[in-house]
Amino acid sequence: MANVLYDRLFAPHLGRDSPFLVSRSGDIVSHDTFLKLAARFAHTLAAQGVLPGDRVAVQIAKSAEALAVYAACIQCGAVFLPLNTAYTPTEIAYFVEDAAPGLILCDAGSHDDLRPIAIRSGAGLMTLDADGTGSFAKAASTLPDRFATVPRGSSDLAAILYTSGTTGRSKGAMLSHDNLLSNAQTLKHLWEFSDQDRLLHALPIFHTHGLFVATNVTLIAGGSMVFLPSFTTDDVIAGLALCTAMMGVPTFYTRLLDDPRLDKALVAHMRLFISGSAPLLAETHKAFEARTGHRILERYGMTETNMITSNPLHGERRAGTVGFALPGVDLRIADPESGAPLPDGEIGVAELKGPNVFQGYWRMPEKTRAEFRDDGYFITGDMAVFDEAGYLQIVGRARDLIISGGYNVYPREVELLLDDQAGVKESAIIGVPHPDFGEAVIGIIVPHSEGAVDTAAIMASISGRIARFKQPKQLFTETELPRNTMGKVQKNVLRERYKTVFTQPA
Ligand code: MLC
Ligand code: AMP
Repeated sequence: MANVLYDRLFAPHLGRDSPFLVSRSGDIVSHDTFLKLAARFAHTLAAQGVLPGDRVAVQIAKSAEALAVYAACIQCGAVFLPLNTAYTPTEIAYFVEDAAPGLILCDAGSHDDLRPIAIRSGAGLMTLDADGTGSFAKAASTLPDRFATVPRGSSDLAAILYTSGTTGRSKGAMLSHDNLLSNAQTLKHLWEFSDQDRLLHALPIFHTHGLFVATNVTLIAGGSMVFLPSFTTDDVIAGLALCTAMMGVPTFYTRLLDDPRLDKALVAHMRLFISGSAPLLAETHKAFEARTGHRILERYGMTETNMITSNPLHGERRAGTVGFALPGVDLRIADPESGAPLPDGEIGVAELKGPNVFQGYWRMPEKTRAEFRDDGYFITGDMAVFDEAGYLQIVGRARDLIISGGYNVYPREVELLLDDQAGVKESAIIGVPHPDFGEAVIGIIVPHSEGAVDTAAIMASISGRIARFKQPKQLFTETELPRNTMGKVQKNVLRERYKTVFTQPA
């Protein structure tokens, strides 16, 4: 049996001296060098006792080496489990307990914090730093650069990506070899990626966007990437000169538009700009076209499904829409309660079937069942409508989700923490418009008695518990929360009340 993903994404590039990763300073890692590194890492994983199907949890800075760990996991049949570098040890403890990985890889700086977590779960713990050093790299350095690829079938797991849950508990979305391969193949064809393409990669590699959409599409096309450690406007402006395409969250585009160096001449040679992970405002789409002559191609996806829809490469890219269902994806708009399909033009929840739809949530069969209809459609939780030309518009979310700069925040997780703080009777977390992050998190606190809460102390107290991007950018106090007749907090009322906190001119 073959290894479905390795054979199509990686193996064709063995022996190719062509550039794969280009660093900020111009260093080049060829396809072959990358695959040799990955093979040494695969030997290291096997030497650590990682067996096919075992999870490898990875919380390390973005680097060529970090990406090679992904390739190594696929080659040795392990399940790659990347974790946001912003997560605190308290958050990591949950993922490790839930996923029971055989090995955890972390930066040297977090080794001591993660040690007790690894010991408790019986996982190995090794380090791999952004500069390519660490105990994992050291162990790999003497091992062979060829590895006998472990066979894996279409439905075997390639990765688990955690996505926040409505109850505050994250769920591990299980993605199979074919989930990832089918989506990469579809996107390569649709967006016409080739070995002539060089992608500007400034996204993190622990989420679907940077890991699967960007990296897998580049790999399957045999192209290369300018691989930046993170987004900075200076690096991206410098990197654009070397690239043919860019993928980013809307914040990338608004930050570029804020810089006068973005003009037609800078991007005249570019083939394609793609946006996703959060709504791209129609005004950003239009401003980008006016400034550069390029119409951004917006697409829509989810951790559980990879990409679902895309605007066309050829033909009209409609601002404020996410385009059409990808080939092979069966997309419908349904009544959120009953699941009955709705006629075009009516708003409902987007539901889909297709080879891209995940295998379920790790060890959560009930939660998995709850997200699927009886006829097999996955319920995205996004409210959407087809416009008169068949383009999908995302109009809202059935789920109580905030998307800040492309990162998801579930209010419940933050509210539970706030409610535990001294003097807090109850709290509400909402997302409000933000010029940089699209939406930003704020908290409204009801104290037990008037003036009895110290918001600075509360912020300090939660700061070590949850990742920075989930923490409220501001806390407000109210004597009570608005509720409907059923007693449910009316977040829409709060969102209206606080909607200009970040957008009001000073
Ligand atoms: C950083 N901060 C954020 C934040 N990112 N706060 C809210 N939301 C975010 N997204 C915090 C920092 O910790 C810092 O806090 C302060 O905000 C300012 O930081 P910054 O330096 O300006 O931010 P930066 O490091 O530049 O990061 C912004 C960003 C980054 C937009 C470049 O968040 C990013 O790369 N986002 C992409 C996320 C992504 O890849 N999503 C894809 C999910 S996959 P302080 O106060 O400590 O200074 C998916 C499926 C699909 O959704 O369809 O693709
Ligand atoms: P995640 O759980 O991180 O995979 O986030 C997926 C969610 O991001 C989707 O359910 C949507 O709500 C949102 N999303 C992704 N792409 C877009 C887009 N182009 N426009 C609007 N929302 C998007």
